[in-house]
Amino acid sequence: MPRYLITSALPYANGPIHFGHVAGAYLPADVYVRYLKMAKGPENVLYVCGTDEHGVAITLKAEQAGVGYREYVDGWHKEIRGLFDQFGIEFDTFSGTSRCEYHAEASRKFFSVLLEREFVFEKTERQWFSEQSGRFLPDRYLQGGCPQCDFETARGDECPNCGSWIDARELKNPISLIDGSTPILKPTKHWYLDLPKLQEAGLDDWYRGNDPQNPVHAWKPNVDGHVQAMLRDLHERPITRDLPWGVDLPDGLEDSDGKVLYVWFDAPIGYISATMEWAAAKGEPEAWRDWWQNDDTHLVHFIGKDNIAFHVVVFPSMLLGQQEAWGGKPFVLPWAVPANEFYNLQGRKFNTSSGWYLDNASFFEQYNADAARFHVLMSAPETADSEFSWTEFQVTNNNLLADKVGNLASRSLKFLDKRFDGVVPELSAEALANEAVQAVLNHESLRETDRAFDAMAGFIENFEFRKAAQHFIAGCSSLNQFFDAMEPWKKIKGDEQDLACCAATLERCVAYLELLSRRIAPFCPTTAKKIRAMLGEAAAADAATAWGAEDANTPPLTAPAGAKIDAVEVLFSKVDDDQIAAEITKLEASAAVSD
Ligand code: B3M
Ligand code: ZN
Repeated sequence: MPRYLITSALPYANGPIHFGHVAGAYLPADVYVRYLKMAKGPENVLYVCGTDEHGVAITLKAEQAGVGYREYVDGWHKEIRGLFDQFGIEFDTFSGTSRCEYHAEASRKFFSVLLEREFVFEKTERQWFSEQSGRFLPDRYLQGGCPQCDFETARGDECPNCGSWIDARELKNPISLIDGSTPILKPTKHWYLDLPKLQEAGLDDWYRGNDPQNPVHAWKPNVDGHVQAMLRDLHERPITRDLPWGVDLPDGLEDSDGKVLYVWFDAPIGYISATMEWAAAKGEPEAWRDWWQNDDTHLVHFIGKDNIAFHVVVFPSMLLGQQEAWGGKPFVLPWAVPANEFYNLQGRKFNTSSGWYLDNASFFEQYNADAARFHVLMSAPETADSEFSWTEFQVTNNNLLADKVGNLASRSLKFLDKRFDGVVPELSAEALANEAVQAVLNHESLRETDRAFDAMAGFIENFEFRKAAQHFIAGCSSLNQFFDAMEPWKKIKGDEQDLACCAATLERCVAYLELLSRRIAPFCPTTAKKIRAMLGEAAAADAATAWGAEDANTPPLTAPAGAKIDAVEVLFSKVDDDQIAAEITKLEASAAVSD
């Protein structure tokens, strides 16, 4: 049985998590993890994340804010954890690269092993230096024109416009972002990761699926296009920086004073060190190896498209370059990297500083968090950039969740409450022998629900969350059609056969609501719990965590006769047009103020 080690990109501890991040790397992962725990058993799934607390993305902002690095990352670490809670994203462990006690040592060991095996070498080269501030200007400390696309405000490490990696010396008209001065080039020694050598040593074989020990899952087209191009022209990459904050280099290296590991070298090791911390906390310090050094592990990285190179080229190279230095066993390499495109807001990029964002606190005060989750997944940027639109959110909330899910639960359970005292009816042998009753139990709409619900697992396992959500809704639509077609409100007034058909209809509704509560659970965990609470005795607690075999509902499930349901609640309140118009006005006004 494979075990699943799932990671989401470590968010930089330098700002809030917003809907754009959540749609890309976190919510799809959370749904995948919740599904896997139900379908494969929670002991076979581990979901790891934490904050990325080093690098220029942090030091530059802390310096601009006039706050010490430690204080700065601690503040954001705490804030980010709280934001994940609002979205209902649950990690098995959430650490941080400067707070995890295993992190620095593990990162240095990675470096030393690569150096020993000659996958890392040193070289002195000229780098940009600010004479005014007396320091080197790595990565984002520099701004200038992109040598590839001419974008004017590219950074010293990569271009936010075309995504290419930049050799800072090629930046056009660079300026120092700390003091606005024009920098000069000055020699300094750094350590470089020999990617071409690692490519020969196994990266190519692994990527192309030629290594029988590491057969990889098919690459998504957006990943493959990017990586194929990179592999045709791979260069060494510097993995150290002149910075006052980060993981120090191992002892004993000449000229290493004032230098730390490059953030993109230490950050992915954060996935491993967080697992070490998790294992130690449960009193089994070696248990991290069962995940990272186990042939049965499927390692899955959920990321945004801007992180593809590091997760499909750099980190796997670092992992395979460790060979058997860690207790005689190699590390697993990624099995799948479901990278998402970007998620925008009403036609523009999310941008907190220019006022173009959704305020999380006010959003979750007014709207249902499960509706937000479901909507973001329905519109997730799986194959192309996509966006959050307020009117589309209203449609998902009102027409799909309230009308199809909430309404089905409330009208069928209220009917059961009123006409059957809230007790699941028993279908006698005589009733079951009746053809009209059999026609209810085998109604085509129920078969349609079966087919739609059965298809969901395959889509989730293939990282097609939009399709899984669409099939869920299709299954609910068929259940509504079933209820309408059976007209129980008429049958209850009819003869004995009609009454038996009515009872059979309600029995089916209860059975299918129980199944529906499990199918919706990965997407809308709170709603799933509410449905089960409404079903009361008719939803056995131990089944709540089981996905069930894909064909668990054919032949049909049965609802426990005689079980009593609980109070019926509203699952999704409608959002009205005025509210949506007000949100759009508010967004436009906040953007106008910042312009
Ligand atoms: N912090 C970049 C980002 O948030 C980076 C991801 C690290 S994953 C190891 O886009
Ligand atoms: Zn560019």
